[in-house]
Amino acid sequence: MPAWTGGNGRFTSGRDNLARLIFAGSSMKTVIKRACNGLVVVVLMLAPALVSAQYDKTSEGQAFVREMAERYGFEASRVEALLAAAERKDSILDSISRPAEKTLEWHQYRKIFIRPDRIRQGVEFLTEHREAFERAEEEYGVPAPIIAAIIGVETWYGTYKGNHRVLDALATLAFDYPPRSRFFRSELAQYLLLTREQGFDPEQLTGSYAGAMGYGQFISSSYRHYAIDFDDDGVVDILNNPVDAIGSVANYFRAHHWKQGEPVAEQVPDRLQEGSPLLTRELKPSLEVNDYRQAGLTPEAKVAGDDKARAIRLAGSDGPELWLTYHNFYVITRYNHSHLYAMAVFQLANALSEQASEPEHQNGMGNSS
Ligand SMILES: [Ca+2]
Repeated sequence: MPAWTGGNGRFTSGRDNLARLIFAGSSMKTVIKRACNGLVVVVLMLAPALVSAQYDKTSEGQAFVREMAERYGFEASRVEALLAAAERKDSILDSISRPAEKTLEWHQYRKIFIRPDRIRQGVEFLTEHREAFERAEEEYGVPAPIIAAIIGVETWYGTYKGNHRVLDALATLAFDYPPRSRFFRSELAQYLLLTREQGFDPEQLTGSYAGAMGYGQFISSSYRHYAIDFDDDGVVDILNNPVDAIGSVANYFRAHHWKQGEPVAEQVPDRLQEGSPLLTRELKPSLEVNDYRQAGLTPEAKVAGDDKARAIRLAGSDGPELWLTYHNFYVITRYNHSHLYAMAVFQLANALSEQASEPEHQNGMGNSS
């Protein structure tokens, strides 16, 4: 899903941020859909059969064909054939207009991701790909449990990578979803470039309803710019190759300035009034640790007084929880612009780290702090 506010300045557009938000919801949506499977089946049965959109015949489609030919040297007839093969999917338009994520409280959100089976399978994923995780930690400075938690939250360690044809998803959103058509036309172009570069069949790849692909759910532009060939077999494959996926998530975090060895977040006694100016609204921390110290919030993490920090209050199952979050927490939100998402990744990573250190996993992975 997305695109990302870029540490390197190449991906700072609002379009990208928007897309990231869209992507963010996809893994959760999968879970929710499974939870109410009966309902979904009914909805799908009522939906019309595949609609042949004939995007190649529309003026927007023709403009797209011209752009791909003139700007990127594609054969116009080839692009036309792809647009003709793209199917408009009402289920995609339906999904993108109902972002489930925004309506959940932390205690509801947490239950989806921090659960014994997801932790157990995460430890297995870490163990199975130990060499890749260790190499990723070493080369990119990103803790293995954080990488695994991202993949665990996004796709349950590659189990649910999305069943929509990427071509259908991007074409439907590019040509039949005006609010974000500009962004998705750009992603459709990136997708054609990506599949040409990697030698993939653009009619075959599958992903989320927003066109996010693989273990870590990268959209096409992010795939092209952040995904890497971590097993050195000549193909950058984050769809079916977990080693490439692990390296690519690590590379994404490094590009967004993950600071090795620095803390992510810690819970502190809640000493802030409702509406306190110390509860800042922006995802990016704008205050300093000293500001919070003066209000009686004392970090236990090793942080300097002038380190940036942001306090957030979450609705926990036992009432409000106050957390001090630091730079690396913000970096997690570059993957998905939601503090609930970042907290889920952080807590899942901690759980993976603890479980991996249990006696039966004596050679466990590093910790996530
Ligand atoms: Ca590879």
